[in-house]
Amino acid sequence: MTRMLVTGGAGFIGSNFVHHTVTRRPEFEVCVLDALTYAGHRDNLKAVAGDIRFVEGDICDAALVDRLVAEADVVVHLAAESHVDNSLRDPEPFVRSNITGTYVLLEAVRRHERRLHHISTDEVFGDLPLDTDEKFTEASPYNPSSPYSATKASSDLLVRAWVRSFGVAATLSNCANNYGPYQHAEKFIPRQVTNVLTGRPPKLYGTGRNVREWTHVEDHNEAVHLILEKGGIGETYLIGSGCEVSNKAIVEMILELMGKPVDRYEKVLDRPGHDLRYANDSTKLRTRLGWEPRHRGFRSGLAATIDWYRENTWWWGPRKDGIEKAYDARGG
Ligand code: NAD
Ligand code: TDX
Repeated sequence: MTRMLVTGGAGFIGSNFVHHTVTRRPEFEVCVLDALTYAGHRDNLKAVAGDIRFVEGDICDAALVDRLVAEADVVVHLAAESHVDNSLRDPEPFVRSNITGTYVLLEAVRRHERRLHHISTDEVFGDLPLDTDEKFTEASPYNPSSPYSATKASSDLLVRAWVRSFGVAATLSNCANNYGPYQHAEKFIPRQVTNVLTGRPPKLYGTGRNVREWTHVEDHNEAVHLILEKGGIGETYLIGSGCEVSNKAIVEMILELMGKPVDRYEKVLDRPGHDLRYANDSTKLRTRLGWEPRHRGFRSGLAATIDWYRENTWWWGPRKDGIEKAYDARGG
């Protein structure tokens, strides 16, 4: 058995990663370390609770992290503050968890000579112009726009430096926007779906022309396992499905799939510094490691995600009003 420590395993991608690992990769014995911030929930791991060890704790707690890293063979690092809008309201927890937390983890990984995979985002590269074919590559310069992406960029640079200066055995991946079950209702797709389900209009920032590349969370997690298995130490891999869609088109698709008129949405205040477009060139991951996204049809993946939120109101319902109150304070 390979002992795997998963930080942030009670969040959206982390809990899907743990489900994936427990059901499809029985060679791993999983321990989750998660602080259970507003974004992490024990409920997310209910179905696999008997198959994993769960430790509630902070990645900035050096003594705890040292002990858990010592007990693991491999560490998959997802714990982070993850929402751009929150980072615009209060950057402090982002600096703490994303930068200091990654530093604490790196030092433990260095001391105990463990393998690390660091999960990051394409937002570290800034944005791309609309209406072009340009894509980010592993060689793109770092140019983050928001406090969130600046702290993720910092964490990537720390990992790269620990690889080069201290010989830490780490890999990195930068994925595009994820969607799927257990995504917090503060994020774009779940917010709009749960708005419709609670009789609210979807809320589009600015013109809605901004484009994101949407990758199903299962495809992201499969890529992470491939990198753990076959990735080159010190290497970075970009992950992206190739499926680029504008925010306006997504809102219209959600309304249509949910049987509502496609113009029944509201335009609200734009996000300051709003990145225009993200798109990843994932040729390296595809050609060297053989990754291919399995969820190719965005429309069918979106329809399945809508069904998940419709069937799991117990999961998001109790938090919905609070989320919308916070959005009202920012202007929608
Ligand atoms: P999330 O907010 O849903 O989950 C984050 C988890 O980390 C939560 O369970 C939270 O409790 C935990 N956490 C936060 N601070 C912590 C701390 N100090 N100590 C321990 N646990 C802590 O986020 P997500 O969307 O699942 O993102 C996971 C990772 O993937 C992040 O590193 C994010 O930057 C990256 N990422 C996300 C996306 C996306 O589209 N969601 C895309 C690319 C990369
Ligand atoms: O209500 C909304 N209306 C709206 O138009 C919300 C919440 C968002 N948006 C827009 C902003 C973005 O252009 O939708 C797009 C997606 O927004 P988010 O879900 O906040 O995602 P984004 O800012 O693109 O960042 C996401 O992808 C990269 C994740 O939250 C990050 O953790 C990840 O690193």
